[in-house]
Amino acid sequence: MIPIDLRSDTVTTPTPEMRRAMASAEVGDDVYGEDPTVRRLEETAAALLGKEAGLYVPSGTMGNLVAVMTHTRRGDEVLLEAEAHIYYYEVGGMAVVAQVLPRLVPGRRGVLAPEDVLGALRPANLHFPRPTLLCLENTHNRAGGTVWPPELFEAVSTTARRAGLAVHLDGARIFNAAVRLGRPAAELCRTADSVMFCLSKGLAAPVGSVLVGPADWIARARKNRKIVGGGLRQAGVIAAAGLVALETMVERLAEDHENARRLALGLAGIGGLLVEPDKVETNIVMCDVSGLRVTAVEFARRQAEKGVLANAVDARRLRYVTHKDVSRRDMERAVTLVAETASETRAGA
Ligand code: TLP
Repeated sequence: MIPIDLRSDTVTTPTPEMRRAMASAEVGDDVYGEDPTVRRLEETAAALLGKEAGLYVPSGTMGNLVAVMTHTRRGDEVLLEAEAHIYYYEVGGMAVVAQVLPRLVPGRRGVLAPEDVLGALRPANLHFPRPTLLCLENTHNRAGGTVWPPELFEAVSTTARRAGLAVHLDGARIFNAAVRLGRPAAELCRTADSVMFCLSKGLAAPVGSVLVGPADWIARARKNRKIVGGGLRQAGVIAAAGLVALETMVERLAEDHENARRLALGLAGIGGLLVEPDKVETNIVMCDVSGLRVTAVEFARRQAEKGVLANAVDARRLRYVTHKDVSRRDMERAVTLVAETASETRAGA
């Protein structure tokens, strides 16, 4: 039986329309700026997010790293929400390559208030590193796909900018936020200086992310992309799928959100699991297994044997992510199989 793969929306495969576009893509050498498909993708992405220019990058990790490199100088301090993907999951690239110092600011479900930013900023002093950048994340991965209230995002980013910091948005799943709120993505990024978003998650393109921002800043980011080996050649072959993703895959994210809600409601009814369906805003469901006699890693292993794949995100929580390659029926089957796993791992079972 084919497993129900809820490890991530990164597991999505390209649509037939994407494969056709890839096969017939017009290409050129993108390092010379001569790939027309890449250029079209960069322009389309920038326009969608309300920024001047775009830069196609192979991954979200590279997009965020190039953004940090371009906004900072060695030794600068970068403020991040404490559970930020850039800090948690990007192998310390900001320290290894950009050589900046992360300063973590605890948020509430991934979201900060202006006072959190002001509280983390120290007056200029000989002893302190220079704070130059604030990184925010929308939707927030480790908080469970939470969406920033747009007014709060504006207030926090405006506060940071008034204090002289640039604001970078890790918008890997910004279109999930836009669809959830029913607002254009550009509106959610207005007060960010730069934004990275992924084509290869819920939008189902096989490869790629785009970094957008002011034209002169993107020109500098292009040099930094070259430093980290991200200067691609006939990349139009993959960028073509990214264009199809933007044209055809955004609105359907609502289905993923609906499936996540259904999954959460089903899981919430299983003894020993703690799931809060009211807190599921997009396509990520967090599930706490503290009520069972196994760790999250062990629970993940046992449910995988039954045919449901999900990742443990810490000792007691699993993350289930919905996407275009799982259906409403898969959600029902997943709930049944997770319930079986839970009944075998409850205290006394
Ligand atoms: N996230 C992946 C894993 O790295 C955890 C996932 O399965 O969710 N920003 C955010 C908010 C992300 O969730 C991710 C990927 C990235 C950046 C990095 O993107 P890639 O995987 O393209 O380097």
